[in-house]
Amino acid sequence: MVERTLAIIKPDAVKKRVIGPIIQRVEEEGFRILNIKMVHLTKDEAKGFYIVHKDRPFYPSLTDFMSSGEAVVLLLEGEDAIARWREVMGATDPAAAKPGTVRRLFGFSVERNAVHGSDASATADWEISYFFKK
Ligand code: DAT
Ligand code: MG
Repeated sequence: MVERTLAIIKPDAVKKRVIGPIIQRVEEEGFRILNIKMVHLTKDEAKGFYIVHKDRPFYPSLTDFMSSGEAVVLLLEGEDAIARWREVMGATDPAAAKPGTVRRLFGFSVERNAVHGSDASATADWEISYFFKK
């Protein structure tokens, strides 16, 4: 099924100057980029985006990190885009991610893991509307 998903190139990857290789990978993997923008989230915007994790111990640190610099937000479309982008990203912890995945290549730690991807159809719709108004 053709789906849409939200990807984010996180502030660690932007600081490392790997926006280019990550976007190249997105295109090589066959995703269409329907929309793209650079953002610098406020702390409140980062908290809103990660509201599902509000009771987790890493929430304060995660939202500090996500609001620490520029990020690039992408609206992707493709066949099974949600699961496929998560496969290309790799596991949350870059050290545990498969060789060749974006997180393994460019992630630094479980928190600073280079990229985001929606995890299900309903969350994809919600996350897309968080950044891209119709
Ligand atoms: P994912 O980004 O793979 O969907 P998630 O939804 O469980 O992972 O968590 C969202 C983000 O929160 C994740 O990309 C990085 C951070 N995070 C998750 N688990 C963490 C942990 N144990 N320590 C620090 N940060 C964590
Ligand atoms: Mg998640």
